[in-house]
Amino acid sequence: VSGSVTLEDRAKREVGYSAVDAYVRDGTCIGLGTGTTAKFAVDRVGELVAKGWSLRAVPTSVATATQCRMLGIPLANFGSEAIDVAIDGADETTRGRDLIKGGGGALFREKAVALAAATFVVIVTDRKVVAKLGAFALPVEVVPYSLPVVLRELQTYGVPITHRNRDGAAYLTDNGNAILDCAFGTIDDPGALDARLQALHGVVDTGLFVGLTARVLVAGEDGSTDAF
Ligand code: A5P
Repeated sequence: VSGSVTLEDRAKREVGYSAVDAYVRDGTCIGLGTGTTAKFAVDRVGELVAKGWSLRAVPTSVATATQCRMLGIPLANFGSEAIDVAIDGADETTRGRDLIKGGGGALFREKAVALAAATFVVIVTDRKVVAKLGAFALPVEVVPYSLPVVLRELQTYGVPITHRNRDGAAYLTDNGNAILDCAFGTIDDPGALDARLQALHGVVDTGLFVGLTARVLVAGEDGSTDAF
């Protein structure tokens, strides 16, 4: 219903705003993530810029770049300057801070920015916290030319694989690539799986983020907060 704010939205806003307030410093270049949680962090950065803070942002998607422009947040190109902190959402996180990302398709640029940032902070609601990764289907970004070959390789894992669609057509990432959503169910060794998948020629990246995250901030729909 338009105009109504759900408890989930309130938790996303809470964690997005507090991440920016805790980690963003005036005068820095920051990385801004993609999705319905990161959107609130971007809103908060817009408020700081409106207050006169001097910030530059590297957006992780065309959608986030558009939001930054609407809010008057100055943009910086990836690689043009050092990124102090990057703030982004996730689809799943363990308490050991391994993640699945890419539900929104922005995984490649999100990982580029996470790797480049001095500090990478993840913001989630409590329903994203899992004991083991893999209930959320793992997005794998693939060069379209190589799709049939990569698909055949991935089928040897024996897990359900969906070629992502949007509005009845093949979904394309901001990089012009396809996404295969691979429902592994349970991923026992995310680092090893990421390395195996990335070794396949034609795979651009996976949504596994292992050992990249400095801190995960969690907000519950009941108003609770957590961090690890
Ligand atoms: C975008 O590609 C994803 O990695 C998002 O960060 C992830 O899907 C989280 O999005 P929500 O905050 O909308 O759940």
